[in-house]
Amino acid sequence: MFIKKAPVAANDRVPPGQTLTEGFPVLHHGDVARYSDVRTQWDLRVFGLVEEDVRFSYEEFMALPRREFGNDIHCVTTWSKLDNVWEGVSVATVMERVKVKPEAKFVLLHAEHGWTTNLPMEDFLRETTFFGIKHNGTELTPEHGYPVRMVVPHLYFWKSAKWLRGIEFMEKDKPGFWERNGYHMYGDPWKEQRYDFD
Ligand SMILES: Nc1nc2c(c(=O)[nH]1)N[C@H]1C(S)=C(S)[C@@H](COP(=O)(O)O)O[C@H]1N2
Ligand SMILES: [Mo]
Repeated sequence: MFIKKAPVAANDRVPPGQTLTEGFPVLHHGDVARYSDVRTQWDLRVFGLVEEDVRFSYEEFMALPRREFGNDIHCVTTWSKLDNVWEGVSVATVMERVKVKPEAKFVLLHAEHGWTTNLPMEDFLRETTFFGIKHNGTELTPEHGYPVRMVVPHLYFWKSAKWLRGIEFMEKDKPGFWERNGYHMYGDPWKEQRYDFD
C-alpha cells in the first residue's frame, strides 16, 4: 500500500495558497520614492497618542543600534520568500524614545506619497517586527524601500511599509491604503486573511 509521506519541514513554513520564490519581487502602488539628498529629505515622525511628538533625523535613525533579524515573508499575491536575513532597528529601541499614551491600541504606518497601512499595537510591538535597513547583506534598494522599511513578517507583506516616514498611534483601528481598497484589516497569512471578506 502506498503511504503518503509526511509533509517536509519547509512546508510547515509556507502558509496555505502560497508558492515559494527565490527572487525578490517588487510590488507597490505609485512611484518609487527617490531621495537626491536623503539626509535632508528623509526623517521619521512619531505622533498621535504620544505624550510628545518625536522626530528622528536620518542621521539619528542611522545611529541607532541595529541587529540581525531572520524571517520568512509572505505576499498576499501568493509568493513567499524564506530565510531572509535583515539588518535593522528593533521596535523596542525606537520606543525607548517614545512615551505612548495608554489609550493607544492601533498603529498607522505612514509612507512616502501618503501611503498608509494599519496594524494592532501588539503586532507592532512584537519582537519579530522591526525597521529594516539592509536585506541579505545589502542596503535596501529604492524599489524595496530605501532608506527604511517596516518589516512585519507574521502578517502579509503589504503591512511592511516601504519608505517609512511616520508612526501614528491611535485608539481605534483605521484602514490604510490597501485596507480601504479591499484587503483585510489584519492579514494573517496562516488564516488566509487576504481580502476584507476572508
Ligand atoms: N510605501 C509602500 N509600502 C508598501 C507598498 C506600497 O505600495 N507602498 N506595498 C506593499 C506590498 S502590497 C507589498 S507585497 C510589499 C512588497 O515589498 P517588496 O517590493 O520589497 O517585495 O511592500 C508593501 N509595502
Ligand atoms: Mo502585496
